[in-house]
Amino acid sequence: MKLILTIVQDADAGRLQEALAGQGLQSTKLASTGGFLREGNTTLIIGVEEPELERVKAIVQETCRQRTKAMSASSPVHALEGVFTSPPLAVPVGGAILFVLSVDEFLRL
Ligand code: 2BA
Repeated sequence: MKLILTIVQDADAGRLQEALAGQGLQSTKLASTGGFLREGNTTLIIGVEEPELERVKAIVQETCRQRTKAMSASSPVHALEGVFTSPPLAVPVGGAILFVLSVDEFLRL
């Protein structure tokens, strides 16, 4: 069995979970926060048998899009004439980050 930790944007999470459920694949949704942008994102935990792995990857690829987020480059700079701010940086985010782990044991007790 494989455990897929999938980090996606909040905007894609609902569609992804629906698409997985539509194919009989179970998932658990966790609220998470990215360390770089410090913005909310969603982590889905998906446990599947190994032959299903490629199907999950394909569903993630179909449902999660790359977007560009604006990030302020630095704190405002105070100068004699006023306050200057750097233009925001455009940061590409997603489609999705996947970690695929091997599961030693899966129990439902
Ligand atoms: P964040 O850490 O908020 O990162 C958002 C996006 O910022 C990243 O998108 C990447 O394009 C950019 N970025 C991150 N660190 C950067 C850096 N040091 N310099 C320049 N740009 C940087 P994604 O790569 O699509 O990642 C989306 C989210 O997935 C991340 O949100 C983070 O929550 C998670 N993630 C990505 N790689 C990870 C890793 N190796 N371990 C754990 N979580 C990861």
